[in-house]
Amino acid sequence: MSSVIDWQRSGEYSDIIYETAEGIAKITINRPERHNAFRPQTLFELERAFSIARDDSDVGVIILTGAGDQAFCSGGDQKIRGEDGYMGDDAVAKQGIGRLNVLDLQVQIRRLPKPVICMVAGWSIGGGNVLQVCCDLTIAADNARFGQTGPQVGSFDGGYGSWLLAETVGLKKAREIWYLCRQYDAEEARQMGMVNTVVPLADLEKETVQWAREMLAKSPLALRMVKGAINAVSDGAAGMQQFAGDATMLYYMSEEAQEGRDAFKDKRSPEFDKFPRRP
Ligand code: S0N
Repeated sequence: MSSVIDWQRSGEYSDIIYETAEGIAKITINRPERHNAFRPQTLFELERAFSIARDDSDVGVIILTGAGDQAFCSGGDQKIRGEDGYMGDDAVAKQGIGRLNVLDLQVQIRRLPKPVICMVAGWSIGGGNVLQVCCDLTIAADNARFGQTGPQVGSFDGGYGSWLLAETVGLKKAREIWYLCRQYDAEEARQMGMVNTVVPLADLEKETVQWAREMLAKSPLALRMVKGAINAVSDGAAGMQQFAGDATMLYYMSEEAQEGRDAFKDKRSPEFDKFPRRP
């Protein structure tokens, strides 16, 4: 894959790479020797990188991908899976307590008010495929392969991995994916609605950057509200809480809301009657 954009790397990470260019942040899971399986450290770093990208007002679109062309991500690192979760190197692990911290990352991707594109070359498997499903859009190379392995390796994701997948591909197909643990090629994934488009591997980054550029030319607030609205339907009260918070943010930006603030600061009655009671 040739680079089509002048990525600038920043931050100190062991398991990921964080790069930005032209309003796009690219976050790469960098454990190719394990098909980019994640361990607790990977997830801590991903959470940090997504948080930086969220707070960076120069960034409008985020790309999540994996290092190399063999895998986007193969899910939780089964080689460090302990009795009750994944074992890190930190104080929690030293007490013999495992983690399931990919769930926090899934929520973070859903809640982040900027579009997240998953760029998939090679394997998108297990918890890696759940991350792919959580992203707003997915661009796949023609060598991509998708699937869930949970019932084969003794795990399952009953959260977004099940019902968001079902919302994406339909109930019957989601059951097939989980019950049979088959693998699907990129074109099959596109036909079932799990992938937006499939391109030759050599064009993967070029195509993904093109999609990002098209979104960067759109209204950031409109994109934020559309993402929030789409996710609110499946995230229930938590989704509505975020959407309502966005409505409050927009209200704060109005003269009407600012009149209330100013009146309080000026120790006078607010003059709300100058604002229309909209039909
Ligand atoms: C992807 C597969 C099919 C590729 O097969 P291929 O091409 O034959 O390559 P391999 O030789 O198998 O792999 C190359 C090297 O990479 C290592 N490796 C691959 N995947 C993993 C992995 N997930 N963990 C650790 N190592 C991995 C291989 O071992 C090999 O290295 P060497 O030669 O040195 O051994 C094939 O690799 C495959 O099937 N991989 C496993 C896929 C899998 O089962 N993933 C885990 C599924 N479960 C989860 O992801 C957990 C879900 C989860 O995270 C979660 C869900 C809900 C709530 C909480 C959680 C949570 O756990 O946090």
